[in-house]
Amino acid sequence: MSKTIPTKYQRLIMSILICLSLIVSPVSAQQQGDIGYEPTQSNLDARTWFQDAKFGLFVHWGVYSVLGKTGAEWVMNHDKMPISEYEKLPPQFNPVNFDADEWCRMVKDAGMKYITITSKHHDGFAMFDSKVSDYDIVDRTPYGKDVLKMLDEACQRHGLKLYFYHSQLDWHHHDYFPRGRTGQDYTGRPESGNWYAYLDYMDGQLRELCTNYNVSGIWFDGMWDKLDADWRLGKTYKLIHGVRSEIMIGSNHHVTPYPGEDFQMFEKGLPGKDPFSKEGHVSALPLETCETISNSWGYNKDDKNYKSSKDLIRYLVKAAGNDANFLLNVGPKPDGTIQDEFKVRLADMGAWMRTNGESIYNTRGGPVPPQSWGVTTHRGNTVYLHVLSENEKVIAVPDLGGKVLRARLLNGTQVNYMETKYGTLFEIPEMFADPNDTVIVVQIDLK
Ligand code: H79
Repeated sequence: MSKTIPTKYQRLIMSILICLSLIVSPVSAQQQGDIGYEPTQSNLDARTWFQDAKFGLFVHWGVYSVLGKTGAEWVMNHDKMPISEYEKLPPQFNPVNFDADEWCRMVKDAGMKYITITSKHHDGFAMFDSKVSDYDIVDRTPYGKDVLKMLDEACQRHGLKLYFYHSQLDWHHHDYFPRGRTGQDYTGRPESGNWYAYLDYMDGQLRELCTNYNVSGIWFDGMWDKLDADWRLGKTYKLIHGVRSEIMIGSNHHVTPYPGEDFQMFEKGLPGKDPFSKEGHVSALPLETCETISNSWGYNKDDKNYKSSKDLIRYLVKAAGNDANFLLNVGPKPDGTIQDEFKVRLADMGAWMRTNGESIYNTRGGPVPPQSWGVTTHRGNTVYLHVLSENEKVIAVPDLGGKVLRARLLNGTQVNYMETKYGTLFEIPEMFADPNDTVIVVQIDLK
């Protein structure tokens, strides 16, 4: 086949386009991710499923749970433990009471639809059977079993989706060099290393995770450790989407999503209101916010600072009103069980979701932006007003996008309303006010 030679005019246009892309691009080309990424239909369907699901369990589980102390999954960095010291933890990790089916039953009972679990945290220890390393649960612990595989199989049985949290930052691998903000000299690694060999290693583990498990997405974290490094994101993201295009990629780098990413997450805060990212970074991708029940992510036996069930329910509602999923974390104990304080709160949330879930699942945030009295969600011509401020007698709702046809509570009780030039006023039936969230269901005439 003969190649067509570009005309002088075409070459000029091409040069202008290249120059423009260099001016417009805020970061180096290497960092840009999968340039020209077009999600497939199955990827878009996976995003829709994700947005409809609304509620998931985050699990931070690793050999750090053996210590279960301040720092939790960060204990290695917190206590400045050399690798030689930290490597004494895996031989003590023996979660004989781990029951994947029990975890799944707890998750379903909480009204959650998916689990996101640590395949590797910053400590570099793989919680699955990796062939590109022996620093993993099968090779280094007396337990010797792949807990991710066991959980994957249970998720399949229970109709739950599984996502893996995978740390790009690694305090154990010698080729994670030059070092970033954390995991410095105390680890005892040589002051040399081959960065691209590390990325090959990471890609190797990601290929294992995507190929050997029914994984629905990869939740990256730790890129912030050296944000300006050449992470070869494009290559890594193509590798993942190349295994199965519907695998969703997200990265907790705290900056605007890069091409190739399929969802955006926020840590310990609603989208754009979290302590890490600057406002204005909220993208059009599906959103998720994650939060802990106590203070720490990984197991910390001294952390008794539990949020109440009510606070957690309200967080879920606010997330939905801000068009985001809620990923609520537990840090299991080293024996594989989950502490009662967490289980009680998950059960409470599940009970609330059984009567109020209609106003959360399969909805999107809005149409009214968050108000002083609460938030709104909607599905088709049904709008749910979530009244979060207590002792409210009447709320004023600005433009609902159409004439109000009917208003009721989820238990069927009629709600009185009046359309005024300031918006619609709704009267809260005092008798049925829910201190967690009083939900008013409004039918709108969208014509
Ligand atoms: O996995 C959980 C935590 O272990 C992890 N992300 C959640 C989901 C996490 N990593 N870091 N943090 C939580 C908070 C620590 C932030 C700091 Fe920094 C790292 C402070 C200084 C270095 C990142 C980079 C924030 C500011 C600069």
